[in-house]
Amino acid sequence: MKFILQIMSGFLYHFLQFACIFFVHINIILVSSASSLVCRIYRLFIQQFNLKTLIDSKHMKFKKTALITGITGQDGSHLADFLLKKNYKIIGIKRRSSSFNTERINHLYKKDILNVKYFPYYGDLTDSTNLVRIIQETKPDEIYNLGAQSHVKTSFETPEYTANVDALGALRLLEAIRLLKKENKIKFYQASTSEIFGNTEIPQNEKTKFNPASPYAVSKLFAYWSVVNYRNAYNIFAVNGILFNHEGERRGATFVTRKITRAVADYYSGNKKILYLGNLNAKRDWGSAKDYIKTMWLMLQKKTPTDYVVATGVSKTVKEFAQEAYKYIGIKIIWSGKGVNEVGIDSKTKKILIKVDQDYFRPTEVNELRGDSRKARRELKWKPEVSFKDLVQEMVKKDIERLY
Ligand code: NAP
Ligand code: G4F
Repeated sequence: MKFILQIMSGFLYHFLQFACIFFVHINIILVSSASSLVCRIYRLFIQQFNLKTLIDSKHMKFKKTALITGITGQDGSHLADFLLKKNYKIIGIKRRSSSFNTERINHLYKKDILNVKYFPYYGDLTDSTNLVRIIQETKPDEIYNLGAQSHVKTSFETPEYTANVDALGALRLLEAIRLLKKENKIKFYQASTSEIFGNTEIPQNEKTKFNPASPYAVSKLFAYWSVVNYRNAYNIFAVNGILFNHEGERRGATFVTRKITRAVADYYSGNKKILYLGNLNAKRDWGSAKDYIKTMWLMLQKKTPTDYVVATGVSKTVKEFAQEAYKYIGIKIIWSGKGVNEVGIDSKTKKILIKVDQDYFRPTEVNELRGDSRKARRELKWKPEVSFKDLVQEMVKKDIERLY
């Protein structure tokens, strides 16, 4: 009897153990399949209704939505920072690239910003289907078209591509607004440029005759007239910001200002190479990118759309820029020779620091750009805050800091 009882209790013990394990497993399976089902429904819901945007918008109470093309560039990155401070939701169009092109906006790829306030989309100004889809999906209040092949010298090597992006890109966006019947809903900013003036009277304002002198300038002039035409023909709130050269620590390294400030920083850190430049006598009206960004937004806040020149009103030569930059590291540059044989010399050591390389000359050059921005100062209540000297010094300082 005792033996039978022992067998039965042993059996009962193993049965209960097995039952426990069985029920625990069943529970795990049930719980995990239920939660995976919930996840799947949630994901489907998000995909179906673009819920990511809806949820965030609902919680965030944005003032407006801005779509920025060229967000990875100098101006796009500053504009995104500026508009985020104004509580905008930012939609940024960035190109697919085999290497990182988000260096200037890395700070937007953070937990509380990415897909909360800043929403990146892959896109290209040469692809109208993708532009239409992004606008349709994101419903922007304002579009800032800053994307461009923006290098004047390069535009002589890639004229067709430059026209495709800089001229037709703007047209594609304007047509997208029309196609989606958003003429009364979306305000459009076009990044126009002082390059459209070319060699003409000085200073240049909104009434100055255009005389573009590069494929870049010709393309930007097409975009300029497209904006004017769509404004008149379809009543779209579209404006051209005719901005003169503006620079800063985020300026592309192949534009002359940043090329100089990087070379000066290199020299200071011990890498004592000669700096090769092109036309030393070209004059530009250099302002600060951070200063100029504000005007883009201000233009879109006006009651009626109109075009504005944005400039400091002071022009300096490439030589003067270089002199000011070397001055920051205690070097006084003196110039000697003429034309392609002109050199910049350290007045103390008599060493040559700057030489001319004809490779940097352009087939057609714009000799002087100097803007008359009285209209912007009057109507936008704007004025430049950063002087030429402070701009150059700030750029050299930042480039030196980057090396240490
Ligand atoms: P930038 O630094 O050269 O930036 C250009 C931006 O456009 C980059 O984000 C670039 O993307 C993007 N881009 C180039 N090709 C594109 C394409 N096919 N599709 C979509 N995006 C494309 O220029 P920026 O100095 O910021 O200037 C901004 C705008 O103002 C430009 O339109 C420029 O022409 C105009 N502008 C500039 C100045 C100035 O002094 N800075 C003065 C007057 C007008 P990646 O990063 O992938 O290259
Ligand atoms: O710095 P840059 O290449 O700027 P550029 O051609 O004035 O164009 C910039 O400003 C325009 C606004 O006016 C924008 F629309 C455009 O997108 C871009 O941002 O050249 C400035 C001047 C030119 O006269 C050039 O010939 O500097 C002269 N330069 C002399 N040596 C040089 C160099 N330019 C470059 N890039 N590199 C040189 O070594």
